Amino acid sequence: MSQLVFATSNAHKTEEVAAILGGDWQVEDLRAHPSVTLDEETGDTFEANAIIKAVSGSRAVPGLLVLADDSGLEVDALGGAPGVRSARYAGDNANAADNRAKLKTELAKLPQDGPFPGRFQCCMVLARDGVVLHVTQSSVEGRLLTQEEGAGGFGYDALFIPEGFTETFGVLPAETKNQLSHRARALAAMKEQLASLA
Ligand code: ITT
Repeated sequence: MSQLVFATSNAHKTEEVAAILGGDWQVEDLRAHPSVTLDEETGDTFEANAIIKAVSGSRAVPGLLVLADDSGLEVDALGGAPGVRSARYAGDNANAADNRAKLKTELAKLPQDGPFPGRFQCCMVLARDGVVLHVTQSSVEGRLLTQEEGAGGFGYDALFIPEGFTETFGVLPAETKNQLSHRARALAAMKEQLASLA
């Protein structure tokens, strides 16, 4: 099994990436590397922030392959918000429930009725020893509800219905999300590179 350090503190992301990659990879996130601190996400794009996490994370674990994921939700009627600020939409110390509440409040202020077109974006960066090896970005289009449906997934999942479906990521099985999500697609585009480095 090949070892991959996933430079994230979000255990939900780790669970998804481990399930998508399958048994060939041993995926360890920062829980297994508690001494690693990542540089602050000061970028204004998903790519810039994913590079910050991958480069700073890989410098801290010499010789190991490091993957980073920067992701978020874009709502067209909100001018692309929450975007790169998805994790901090309701404030710097906001949790996922706070961020969903803020999104529902902002959607309720809009003159038109929902559901509202939007997408999840994910940029993935692979690095080793502070050097970027590969960058991929992908998205999944969908619609945002103004009421939560389902308790599965994380973050904004209970408000997001992916294109081609009638239920949110909070209702759909994890297997379905992991076949078509922004994260699944960004990782699929990374698979050849990962295989060559395994
Ligand atoms: P790390 O930076 O440690 O990886 P994070 O959760 O802070 O963890 P981001 O900075 O990439 O990650 O912020 C992404 C936010 O976007 C995340 O907290 C969710 O609110 C949202 N998000 C991203 N992917 C999502 C998904 O698959 N389902 C629901 N919400 C998602």
